[in-house]
Amino acid sequence: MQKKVVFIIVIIIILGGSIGSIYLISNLFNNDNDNEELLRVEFNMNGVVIDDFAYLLQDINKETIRNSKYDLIIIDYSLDGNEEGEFSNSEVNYMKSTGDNEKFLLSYISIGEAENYRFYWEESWDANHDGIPDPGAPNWLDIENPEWEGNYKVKFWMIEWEQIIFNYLDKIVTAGFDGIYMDIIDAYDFYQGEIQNSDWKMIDFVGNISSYVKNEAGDNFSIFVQNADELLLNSTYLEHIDGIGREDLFYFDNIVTDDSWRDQGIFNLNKAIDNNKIVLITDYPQSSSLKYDFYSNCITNGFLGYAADRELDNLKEYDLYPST
Ligand SMILES: [Ca+2]
Ligand SMILES: [Ca+2]
Repeated sequence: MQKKVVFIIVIIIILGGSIGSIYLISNLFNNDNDNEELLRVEFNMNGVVIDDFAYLLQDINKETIRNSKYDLIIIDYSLDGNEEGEFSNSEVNYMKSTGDNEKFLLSYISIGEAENYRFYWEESWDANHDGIPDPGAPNWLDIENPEWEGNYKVKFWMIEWEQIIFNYLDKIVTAGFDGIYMDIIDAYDFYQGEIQNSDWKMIDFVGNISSYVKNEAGDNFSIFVQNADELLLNSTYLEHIDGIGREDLFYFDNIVTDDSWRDQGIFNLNKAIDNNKIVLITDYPQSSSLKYDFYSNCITNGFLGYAADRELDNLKEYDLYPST
């Protein structure tokens, strides 16, 4: 009798085990994952529900942006990055569209580095292109970022740089963007040790930008920052922003980020969530199973995700989390 019971239990375990394995294997090897739609994460932006976003800095196609169903898209303020390519107010309104495809458009802006193709740049500042500012270059201009050609470190706390950024903001507001997405906030980290309170200098700078642009464009003009999410632990900083974008949280390209990296990021970003800020995650995984895992992780944590190509040169669409 006892033997029979044991035998039946063994059979159940074997059957159960193999059914589980078959299920697992089928999940590993078929890409039907892509067709399994995931739950949606929703944020409220100026009274509008947004549940998806995209990020695109190069090869911007106005028609594609217009036709896209993404609720929020981050783009450059200029077609080719320089002054000639600046989008006009009618072009921005065209891209924002109306009706079913109405969307928020945020303009990318680097506030922590100078880019040598922008409207404010003068060739004489580094005429010999050795990455070191030439005599006569402005005091705020620092050395070129060795990892990013054409991008120069700036003493971001200097009033002359702030004035350049204000001029830049004027252009973005005139064009009719709904907000800004500020990059290179982590410039404060570069100057730690060189100047005192570089974190507070960045927090004040973001605050000055926020006050300036909201005064000009209205309170609904949205202030987003990218990365440096450790600053979210500062309550003054939180007051200056409406949302944050974060890259490389769950995946660094195709590599799973380590637990401490993820946990710290999630902890910091939850400060934004707790204060009703919008959280946008951009990771760069390539395989469809990693993308599925990325979107699942974002949903579990209540963040909006977008799996992008590192070049940010096309508008991605995924069946597993379609733009709506
Ligand atoms: Ca030089
Ligand atoms: Ca949507």
